[in-house]
Amino acid sequence: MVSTDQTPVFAVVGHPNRGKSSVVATLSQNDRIAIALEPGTTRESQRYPLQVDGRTLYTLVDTPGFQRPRRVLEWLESHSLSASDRPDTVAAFVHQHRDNPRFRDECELLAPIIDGAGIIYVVDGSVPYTAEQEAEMTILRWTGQPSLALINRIGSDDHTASWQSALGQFFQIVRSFDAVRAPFEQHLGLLKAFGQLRPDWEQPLEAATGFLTRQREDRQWRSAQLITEALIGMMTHQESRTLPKNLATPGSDSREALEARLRERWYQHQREREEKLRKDVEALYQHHQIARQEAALSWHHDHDLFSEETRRAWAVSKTYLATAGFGAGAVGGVGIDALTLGHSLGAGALIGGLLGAAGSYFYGDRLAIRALSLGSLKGAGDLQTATFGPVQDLQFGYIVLGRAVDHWWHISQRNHAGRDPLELPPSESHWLETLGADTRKALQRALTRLRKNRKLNQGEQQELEAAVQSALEGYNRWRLESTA
Ligand SMILES: Nc1nc2c(ncn2[C@@H]2O[C@H](COP(=O)(O)OP(=O)(O)OP(=O)(O)O)[C@@H](O)[C@H]2O)c(=O)[nH]1
Ligand SMILES: [Mg+2]
Repeated sequence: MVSTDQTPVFAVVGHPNRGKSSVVATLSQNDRIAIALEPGTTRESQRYPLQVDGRTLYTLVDTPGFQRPRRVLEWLESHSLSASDRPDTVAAFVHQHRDNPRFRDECELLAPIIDGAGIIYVVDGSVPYTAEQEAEMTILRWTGQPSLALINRIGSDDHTASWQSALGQFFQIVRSFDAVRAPFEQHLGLLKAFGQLRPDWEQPLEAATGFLTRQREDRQWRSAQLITEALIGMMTHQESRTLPKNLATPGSDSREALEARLRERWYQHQREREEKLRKDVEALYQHHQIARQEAALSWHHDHDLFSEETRRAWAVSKTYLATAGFGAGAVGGVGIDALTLGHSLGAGALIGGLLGAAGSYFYGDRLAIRALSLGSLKGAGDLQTATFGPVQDLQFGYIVLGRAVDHWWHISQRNHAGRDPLELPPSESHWLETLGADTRKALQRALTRLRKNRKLNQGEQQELEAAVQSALEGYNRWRLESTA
């Protein structure tokens, strides 16, 4: 029997290849669970607890699909005397057939339910309902456990309506739930629905939704901190080397070679630092297996900052760059508000026109990085230091920020059943201008300080973190509005 202090356990069951493991992966936030096109991917029942701060909120059990439900039902019917002994009859079936390879999958999937797990029955709503599945639904009903059916659409056809009425006769609650795309709020909705089915689970599942909501807020806040740290590190990064004084004398070939080498290392560092940020954010959201397709921050130093090629390579839009270039500050008295709110002139044309000017006039057409400088090393007369960097362009910071925010959003929205590569293509619209003036000013202030190679004090760093956090929220809002 199940004691009341146990955390809720759900067995996710159904026909082979209907998305059971996908539902388990999403609800247990575990992207390491095997999901595949071939039926029979899951062969054994496996428990996946969802833990927050070391505390298990609930456990999902992934199970193999039904193989011989009609045979099992025949056995049950011939061994049951009345409705009151049905749960015991199912238990007796599992007990007697445990070592019978013919019923291996049925025993695997029924065992956790007999041990007290609630039932989550998964069907594919993109194929029409057939009576074929009635045997397995009947078996599940015989267990007497609380049950919920999920209509998970794997393909694009929609046969939800026919499923709905059939499932309604076997299961207490029927919901549509796309394991790959269901937003977070729907995950919580499912947990709450289950709380209605079993009184002693109501409180733990209520608590679980509270923990998950807080975890989500914490993750967003922590992401803002991670992005801030990376931004500071990348904006202020310098490559330095100590070398003998007789090398790299000004004007010599070796000086150029040294600069080229340090420049290459500088870029390499930036790529690695950005990759570390990506991994850190993914780990924060428990995504460990993502195949990410993002252009590396690998521009050539003579790339035009505003060329189509660079824009593609960096996966940022033209307008984003234009806005970034002007930030919240004024350029010759023309602030971004004037740019975007100037409706008498088409804002797009204005931005487009100023873009070229900004590229060549205000910033030069290259990413400016402080050139090689040589300095003597104190107390070591025959040694000198060579320093390359930091970056001089503010856009660099906005590009790092824009890419990071875009990546964060995709990760924060991604369900753990997702197996498609994460593609981060350039988005044509931009969101920077939707941020409040305070946030834009705070970003601009911090990036300007960093460009001047000033270390941020604690208060300034916190201000930047708060601005990045607002940027995450602004981006999220912008996404929601542009898909609505
Ligand atoms: N588009 C889409 N595909 C899904 C969804 N759920 C599952 N799939 C796909 O359907 C296939 C089967 O998914 P699984 O989760 O492995 O199914 P299963 O029921 O665990 O399969 P077995 O373990 O073999 O019984 C995989 O290719 C999934 O990517 C969904 O919600 N949307
Ligand atoms: Mg499976």
